Amino acid sequence: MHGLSTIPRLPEAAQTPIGAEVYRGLTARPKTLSPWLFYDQEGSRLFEAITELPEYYLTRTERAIFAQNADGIIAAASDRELTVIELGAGTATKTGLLLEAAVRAQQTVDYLAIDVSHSALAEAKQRIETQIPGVRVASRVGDYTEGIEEIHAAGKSRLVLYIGSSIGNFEPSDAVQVLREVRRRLSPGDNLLLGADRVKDRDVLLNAYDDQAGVTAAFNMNVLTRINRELCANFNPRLFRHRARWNDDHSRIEMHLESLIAQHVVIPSLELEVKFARGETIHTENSYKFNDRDVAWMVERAGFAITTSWTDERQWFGVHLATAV
Ligand code: AVJ
Repeated sequence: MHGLSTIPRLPEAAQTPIGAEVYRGLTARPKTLSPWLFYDQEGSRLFEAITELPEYYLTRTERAIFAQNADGIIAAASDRELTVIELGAGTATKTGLLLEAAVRAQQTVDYLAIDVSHSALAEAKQRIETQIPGVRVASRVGDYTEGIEEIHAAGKSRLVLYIGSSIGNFEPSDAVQVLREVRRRLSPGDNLLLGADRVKDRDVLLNAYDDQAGVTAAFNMNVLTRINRELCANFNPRLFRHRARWNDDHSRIEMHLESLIAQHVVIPSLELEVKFARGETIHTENSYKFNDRDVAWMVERAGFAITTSWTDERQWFGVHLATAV
């Protein structure tokens, strides 16, 4: 007779979303962590600070495109009444320009904001409701897949906003998959507004992800602090450094956390010990940069056709309206 049979099972923490992701990513070769882990309360605050950095041109450039073209974008999106749904809304600071244009066109507009960050959504709802009368704001906490489910109930002619180059976090095949999920919830004639950062000078790109003030470094490092707090790990952030790299083959900026020494990190709640060689990295983010051709390929494979694209004078950022076919 054997003793009591032991049913092998993962520790409880490994069954939470963060536990599962950290377990997967830190046992993978090479080590990776998904960028959604950035966005705890501190990470969301740091991201907001990034959007105001001189080097981080993305947010202000996309905002300038909206400021110049909001009425045109809304007019192109539908001749019927619009419901606006935003994926990865964050604090939705740029969205206001589009919502104001929608209110000019149709007096009132329903706006559904979806994001993983509860605190960011609360701020968005509060600000938009007080600053733009005529907008009825609903919000949902969820990741992209969960969020997309909500589109079903949203009604009328739908305009899905997926702006800020959030799509750039996905590998191209996953990006197509995400857009297909969106498309599946839409009817022909509904629209997608996609913001996608464009390929440009390498140093401009690198500086945007490795700023002088070190805010992006703090944003990247915050993942370790979050894992320490939520999974009782013992990462020493001083023993890692932020790295940004341009990967020309894949047309993407990569962010990594590089171990400065050979070391072990213990994550008791996952019953995991993670070994790092000196110079080994955790790959924490991809930020793809697109040519118009790449964008067209991506949206077409997902069942959309681009109807209009807008850019800035330097052609640094692209805003694309795509109709569900
Ligand atoms: C929010 C995914 C668009 O890739 O530029 C900013 C996140 N990472 N600085 C980006 C980010 C480092 C950002 N996105």
